[in-house]
Amino acid sequence: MRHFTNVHDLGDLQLALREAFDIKADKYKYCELGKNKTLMMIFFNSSLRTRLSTQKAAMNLGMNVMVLDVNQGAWKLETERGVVMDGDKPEHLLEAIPVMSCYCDVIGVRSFARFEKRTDDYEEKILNQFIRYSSRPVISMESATRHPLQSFADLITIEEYKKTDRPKVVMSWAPHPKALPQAVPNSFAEWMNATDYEFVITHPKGYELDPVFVGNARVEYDQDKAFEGADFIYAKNWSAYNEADYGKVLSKDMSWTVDERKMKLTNNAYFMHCLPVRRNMIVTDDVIESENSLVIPEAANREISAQTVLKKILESL
Ligand code: AN0
Ligand code: CP
Repeated sequence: MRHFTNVHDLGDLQLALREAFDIKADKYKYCELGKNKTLMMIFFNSSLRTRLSTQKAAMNLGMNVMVLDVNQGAWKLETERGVVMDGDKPEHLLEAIPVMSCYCDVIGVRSFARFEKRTDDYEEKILNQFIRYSSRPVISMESATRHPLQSFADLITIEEYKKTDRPKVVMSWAPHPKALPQAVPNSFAEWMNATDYEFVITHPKGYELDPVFVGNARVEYDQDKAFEGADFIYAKNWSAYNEADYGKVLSKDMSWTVDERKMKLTNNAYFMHCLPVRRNMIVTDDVIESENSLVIPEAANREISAQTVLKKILESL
């Protein structure tokens, strides 16, 4: 594997899952593979899980790790070509990328949607510049449209906890005070569509996702109906995708918060969320603290998804 930006980069998904469980059984089995290889993680946005789990995964493989928070201590970066750089950004991404790649073997990048122009976000302008100008394998640590390390960890978690071969997985929009990207729901949908699970997406009108990601999912506007018989509830907020409202918060409807009444409609479903989560907006205290909450095992599997991806990249260096 050269780059990791979406589900298709992994190749055979069942094989990748077997590799993930092999790693989970013994995290230090491949501790020599990354010797004298350096991972550089570049963050344009904040992170707790991605930063720690990816670093831990790299260390398990014997790699060295460097972390750069672009907005803290590095020069502010211009990203557009053709700009007269007379403002507050002293360095251009087009020099910064090849310079950074001199010092490492693999690059991880986190760069969220900016909500300035939908086409810029959906063309993955920043991530693709890293792929084009770094000459190194690039791992997405959440890009404008996807969060594949998260979705892979989510899939590993569902495989561990599912009680039937073909569970019903429901991704539900839930309220949040600020505009969030569509990357996590897009990506989760992309990965669910790559399985044979029954997959349902529920959200208020106006929150339709890009049809490319919705794929074969059933879209249900009635949240209660969607929850009926569900084996997994995957809650997430996202802002509007449609052109007219792109990046906007259209609703903070608290009747969409995942609570005990709604969980009772399910088939004793597990509750999932990628974290960070705003309690009593997205989900009530009772549900996230319940026995059926998988938020911590899900976060733990971020180490496993990152290690599987790094291993595959190291093997093809
Ligand atoms: C981000 C998002 O929704 O994309 C990161 C989630 C992993 N969430 C926030 O910014 C709160
Ligand atoms: N789930 C996730 O990616 O969390 P962070 O934003 O803390 O990395």
